[in-house]
Amino acid sequence: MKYFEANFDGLVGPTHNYAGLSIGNVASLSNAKNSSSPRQAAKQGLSKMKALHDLGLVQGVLAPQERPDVYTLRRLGFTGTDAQVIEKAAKQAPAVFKAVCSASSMWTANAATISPSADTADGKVHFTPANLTNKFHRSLEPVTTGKILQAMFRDPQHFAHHTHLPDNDHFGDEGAANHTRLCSAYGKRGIELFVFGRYAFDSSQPAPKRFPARHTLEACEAVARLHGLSAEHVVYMQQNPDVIDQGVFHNDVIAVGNQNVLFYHQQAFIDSQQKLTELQRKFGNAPQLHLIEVKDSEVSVAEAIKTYLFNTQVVTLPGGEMAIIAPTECSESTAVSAYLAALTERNTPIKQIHYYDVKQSMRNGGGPACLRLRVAMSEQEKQAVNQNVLMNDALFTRLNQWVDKHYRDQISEADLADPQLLLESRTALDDLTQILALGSVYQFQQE
Ligand code: SUG
Repeated sequence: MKYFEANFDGLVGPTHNYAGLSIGNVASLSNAKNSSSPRQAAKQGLSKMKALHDLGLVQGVLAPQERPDVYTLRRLGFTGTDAQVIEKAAKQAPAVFKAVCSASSMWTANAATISPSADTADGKVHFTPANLTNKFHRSLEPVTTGKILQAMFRDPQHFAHHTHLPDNDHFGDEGAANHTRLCSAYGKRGIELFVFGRYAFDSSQPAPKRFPARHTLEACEAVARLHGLSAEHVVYMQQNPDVIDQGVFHNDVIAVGNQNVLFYHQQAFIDSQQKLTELQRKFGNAPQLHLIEVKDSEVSVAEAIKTYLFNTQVVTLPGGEMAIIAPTECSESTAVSAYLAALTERNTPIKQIHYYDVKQSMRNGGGPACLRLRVAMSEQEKQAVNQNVLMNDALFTRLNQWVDKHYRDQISEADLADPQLLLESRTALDDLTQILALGSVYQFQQE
């Protein structure tokens, strides 16, 4: 049977803006208050999706969420019509209001953790939405994420959906951004590598001092249990707290894997040697596991954060070669572009580098890998996916037209309080649920 790894990219929502909401994420803070272009952001994302589709990969679309989130504002005590709720919140609690306007669901690497059927006890593909407890604006995502994932992966014969973990920092879960699956082939049982930032119940263990560690070991263990993974096929690694303190807020800012390749920075993990030995032992030797470690002397942690060298996608092309999908920021750095060019000449499966412009997302700390959620599937499982969410030429054209029709070209902080923006977003999302045949996944559609 044929197996694929599909990428489901987040479609950027109509309120995409720069609000400086993510302490520990350098780009988010440095671009705070700049004006944004939702239309350009959505189109950059769509172009990357189409490019991957054109490379012969299976590419899907994950719908954005409804923002501003007036339901949360009501829970927080703002009353009246939707327009009044928005007006009061923007005036009385501007920081809260900015948070409920974020289009952060676009970074679907944080939407959920997925285990393919080859790894799970019951032979189904398992999904657990991430609770994203560490940032208020992101903690608003998991319920709707779960509904959208269920509308895309409906068939209970193939797909198992779990509720997100308890909403508390002890179980802080940032989803697939901290999860990598290594395997000899997509259809073979893999090793699931869970990366965490701290221990929730043991404060004597190392932890960052300056910036938060968003994801706990206990959350990783819970997801592995829910998904029915066997201990012999799981490895837990702790992020180096020093790199979190330098701005590596998710592991996918400093490491990325695909099949038999793990590409990571020298400083990424604690106890690297011991943990990588465990990984190597569990993975075995057929085929060879390529551990590609980038040294400080080749690319510094600061340069990796600036260019998002590791927030690249490593994909296997239909011919078997691997390609790195990198942001244009990597091509603009002498050190990083030279490193990548030399990498394709080495004895590893990575033979091609493709650069794409996702600058609108990058300015909030979201590179190519943040924008995608990977789901490894068999042909049969792929047939069971809602086919309307899979990218093709017609969907690409349709979604570009949809963006042109509904999205603003520019948004500044003041525009977020325009009640018209909520109406525009709802009209757009209503239209989108028809295009993607999702049914009524949004709260406003239930009223
Ligand atoms: O959670 N930025 C996101 C970026 C997420 C990147 N995802 C991965 N690394 N997988 C975050 O920090 C910024 C929003 C703002 O400031 O307006 C934001 O939420």
